[in-house]
Amino acid sequence: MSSEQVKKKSNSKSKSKPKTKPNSNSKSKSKATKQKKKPVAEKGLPLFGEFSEWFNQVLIDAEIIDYRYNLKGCGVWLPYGFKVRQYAFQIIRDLLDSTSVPHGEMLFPLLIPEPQFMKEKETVKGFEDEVYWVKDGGTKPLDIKLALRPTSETAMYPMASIWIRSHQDLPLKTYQIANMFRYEGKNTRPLIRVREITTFKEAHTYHATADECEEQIREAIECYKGFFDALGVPYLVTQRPKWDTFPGANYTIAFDCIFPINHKALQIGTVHNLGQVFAKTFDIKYETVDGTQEYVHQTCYGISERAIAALIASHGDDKGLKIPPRVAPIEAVIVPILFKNKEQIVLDVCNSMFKTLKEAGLKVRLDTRSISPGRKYFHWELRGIPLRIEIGPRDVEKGNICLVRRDTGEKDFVPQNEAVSKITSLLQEIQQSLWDSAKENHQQWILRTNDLEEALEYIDAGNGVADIPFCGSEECAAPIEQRLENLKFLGIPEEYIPALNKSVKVEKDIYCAYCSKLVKQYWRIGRSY
Ligand code: P5A
Repeated sequence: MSSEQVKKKSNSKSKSKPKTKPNSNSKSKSKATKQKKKPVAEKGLPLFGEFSEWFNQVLIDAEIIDYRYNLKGCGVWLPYGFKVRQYAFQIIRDLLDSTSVPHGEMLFPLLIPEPQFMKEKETVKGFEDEVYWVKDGGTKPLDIKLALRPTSETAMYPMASIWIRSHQDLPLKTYQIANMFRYEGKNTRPLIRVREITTFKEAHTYHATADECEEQIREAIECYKGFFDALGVPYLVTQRPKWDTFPGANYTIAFDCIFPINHKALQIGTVHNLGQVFAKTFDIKYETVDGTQEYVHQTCYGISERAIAALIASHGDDKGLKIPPRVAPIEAVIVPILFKNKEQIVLDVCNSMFKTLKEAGLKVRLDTRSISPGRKYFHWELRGIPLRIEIGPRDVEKGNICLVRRDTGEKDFVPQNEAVSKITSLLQEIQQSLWDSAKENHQQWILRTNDLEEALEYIDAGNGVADIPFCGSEECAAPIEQRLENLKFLGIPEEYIPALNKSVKVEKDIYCAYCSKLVKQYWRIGRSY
């Protein structure tokens, strides 16, 4: 793997070291005094408008992930980022565990023997440039090469053919959350395009009939909608063109989000109808009620840490992250405002407030570090903690606390004995308002037009994605995709997807933007990552 060793230690803007340490000591106090006017977070972070730089830097500064590991496409989850990841992926766990027939969580081996991997020809073709191979065991060459899984169909399906015997074993719904390896050729980017995908949630389901398989596609789409809704990440659902379908699948439905500022699309999840292709390759059969043998019908669907990239991008600003309360490692941070001779009375109230909120089940933190309150504000704002609770001597006298929202900056003074109910409802409000404002933005980044040139200008200016009338042929798509760098046919928007609609929407009097044939649908195009 020597070719992947990165020569430069840091990624583009990340020359600076993480500047904030979890446990600052008195040394940082003297620094704090010096830097009072220009706190670290404000000074170090590029403006949100410089989106790529902002994104790369905020990951390090807010202690999400550190990509200065000495291997391209690999990074280190830091404790704060790890928690966000944990809360986020618990949501998908809960959703999959609670479907009417629950999905069972499993964990498969990372290594796949070559003959097993090579069995499914489409998968081989689709992934041949991306597979890492293990060729030696210690000092001896292995008899059989081993693939590091780029996805687990070929690891899982031989086992499914052992487990599934009769119609009573169906449907079988499984998933795992594990790391995958893809030797990505294109530019790698933190969280967005990595070579070790650390958090790949892949679900695999097995059904008796094609209809049940279609039903499963709809269930999977609902699960993913629930997941992205909870993260406050707006999305577009499209059926990918034939030429961009997952290797071996009948069709692929994808979730994309549009990033702010550059308005590029990022694929944040996919749902595939695999039909019986893999069942035939791996001999996954069941005995029907009538005693005949039939191949199963299959689906699979996946998401990854790209969901965290989308979460970060959907809610950032010049100060840093805005983490929705549901996935925030800390929902509210208490900052004591200390004045000489009044320290203890303030700290007593802070401690008892901390205890009350914790006992009420809130994710709360009391910041008693000996640095200025201003530095603490910047520290927690950068990390996107939804609520700050300020308590000073005057608040203690009045029996109040001061609540400051990260999303709007609004301040509110609340009686101490109403803290739990007020904070609980404010957190719900913040969750909703982050979602609403992200969605409102997102909707403004889609243009529908019958004029190809207008669509291309819109996309080229970085305004968003565009829907154009289109015939669906690859011959017409190819020359359009060449008109702009990274331009891609995302596919057919949700309202036209047969699998998702009882009656599919049909447009009248529109003509393919390339060949002028009469067509029934708009297709979505846009620049993508
Ligand atoms: C579905 C699960 C699959 O691999 N097999 C099992 C199917 N589909 S996929 O579209 O190829 O990948 C699923 C999602 O994973 C994310 N993803 C990545 N994230 C970060 N870095 C990568 N290199 C990477 N490759 C894929 C995408 O969100 C994709 O939709």
